[in-house]
Amino acid sequence: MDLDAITKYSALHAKPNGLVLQYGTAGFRTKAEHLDHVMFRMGLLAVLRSKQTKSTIGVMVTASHNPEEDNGVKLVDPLGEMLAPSWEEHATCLANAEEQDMPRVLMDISVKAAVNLQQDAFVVIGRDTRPSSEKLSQSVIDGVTVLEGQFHDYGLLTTPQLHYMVYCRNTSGQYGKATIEGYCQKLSKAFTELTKQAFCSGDEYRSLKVDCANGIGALKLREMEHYISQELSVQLLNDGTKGKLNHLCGADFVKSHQKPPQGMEMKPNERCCSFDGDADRIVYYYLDVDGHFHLIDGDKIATLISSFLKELLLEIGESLNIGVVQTAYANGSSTRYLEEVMKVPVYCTKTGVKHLHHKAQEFDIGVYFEANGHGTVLFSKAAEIRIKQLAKELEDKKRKAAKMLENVIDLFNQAAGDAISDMLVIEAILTLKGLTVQQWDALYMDLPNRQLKVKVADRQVISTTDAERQVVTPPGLQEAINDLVKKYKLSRAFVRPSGTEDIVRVYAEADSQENADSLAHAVSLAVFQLAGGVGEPPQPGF
Ligand code: 16G
Ligand code: MG
Repeated sequence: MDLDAITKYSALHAKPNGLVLQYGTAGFRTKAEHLDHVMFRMGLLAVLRSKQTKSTIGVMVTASHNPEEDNGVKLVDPLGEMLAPSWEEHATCLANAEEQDMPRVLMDISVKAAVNLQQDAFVVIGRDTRPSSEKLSQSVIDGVTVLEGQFHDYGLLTTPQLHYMVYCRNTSGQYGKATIEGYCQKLSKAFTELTKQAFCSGDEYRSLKVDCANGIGALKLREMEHYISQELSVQLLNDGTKGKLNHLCGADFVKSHQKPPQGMEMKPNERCCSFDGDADRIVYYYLDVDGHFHLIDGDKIATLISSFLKELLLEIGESLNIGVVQTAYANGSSTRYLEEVMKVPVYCTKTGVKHLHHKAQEFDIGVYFEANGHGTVLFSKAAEIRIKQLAKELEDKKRKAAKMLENVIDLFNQAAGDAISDMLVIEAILTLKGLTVQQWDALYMDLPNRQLKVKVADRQVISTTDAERQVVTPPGLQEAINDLVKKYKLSRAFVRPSGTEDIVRVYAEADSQENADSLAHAVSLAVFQLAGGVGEPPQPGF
């Protein structure tokens, strides 16, 4: 390591004194103007990680659904997974080292992680459409270059596409070609083959309105469009030509406000969906004939997909195990439907894709979705091999089912949850099953629910257990929640410190919207009183 060169170049990306950031569930995320040094340093760290794993590492510059002024960065590990936890700590240490200490901290990491500095390094870089992203990704490249790492800058990509590129490169092209064409070809081929199996593909199933959050999803869906135009016509809205990124639009807006995004003209019963700012989240929705808005969130997506997979497995007569992974935010009705009606085992993990992903890897087929629309289906290597074998061996209807499963494997981006790939799977399933959006929605009725935020002096005073469903500290808070929950029917509530904002999140559900609202408010007050609330106590009404 040329420490002099590092010191010299680092000074061009100097850290503001005293700024402390943490590599959280979604990497580093804050105002774009505070991130230049972090980007440079993540370039350095990516080189070390690449040397250590002897693999290509990804660096994605994005702040997902955050406002346009924010930005962020995360590293992608060799098989397209999120960065290993021990390296998240290294990332935090490196990002927070004061300017003069940085080279030493970098050396410490390379010693601690037993990095062979002689090893070659290769880093791939992607970025979203934020105005700040281009310059920030250049800072990542500066970091990579100073440590003499090789790199390929993909420029504009969705987050899942970068995961895909990393995965392809580290599996010698077996998974697919590490190019945008490769991505589009792989997904569209599987999509086309799968939808061909439908008896009818009546026009009513074939068009979809997509709110692209004024982000990268619009550009990348445009590129995909001509590969799939025979089967599906997509109408892109909020495509970034006018509006601001994530402003009054996108999956996060639609999910949290439970209303359509701006710029979306919806006719009754028309199927619509929204991506988030880096296209790794998707939610569907429609207006009924009375003009009521219906949200179809990640829970209902998981239900649709797992029931389809279960039918195919039944058809081929193979006893591959299937499990659904959710978080505490999953609507109680969805969990009940999956367990009691569909007889699928359901597991709950902490919030954050990596936790769900990890759990889903325990099954032959692991379906995981957060209610907010992050998710995918993972097939174990053994399941994939078995299914491919059956698609050759079996006959007639069974063979057809095995072939469809094979297409589903190819269609899901196995490296990460991906709005484009999820959208294609959902569209294919709706076509194959001849389901309208209302019929899909009618699988079960969501329990009314409410989410609130509470400001406290230090959100870390709240610690939780049981996949965030129970509070451990501060003392008395869980008892208070239990007492409140008892007052309502079909009720449930939990609180957890946010991993991305300086607040505590409150979730409540109950038999009516009024009761869910009232329970959420009562729980917010308990948090405010017992966990050091600041400012005005929470007021009822929303
Ligand atoms: C991040 C996570 C998301 C999670 C959210 C929770 C990834 C890629 N993203 O956006 O999965 O739902 O954080 O935010 O892991 P919160 O901690 O503020 O509630
Ligand atoms: Mg996102």
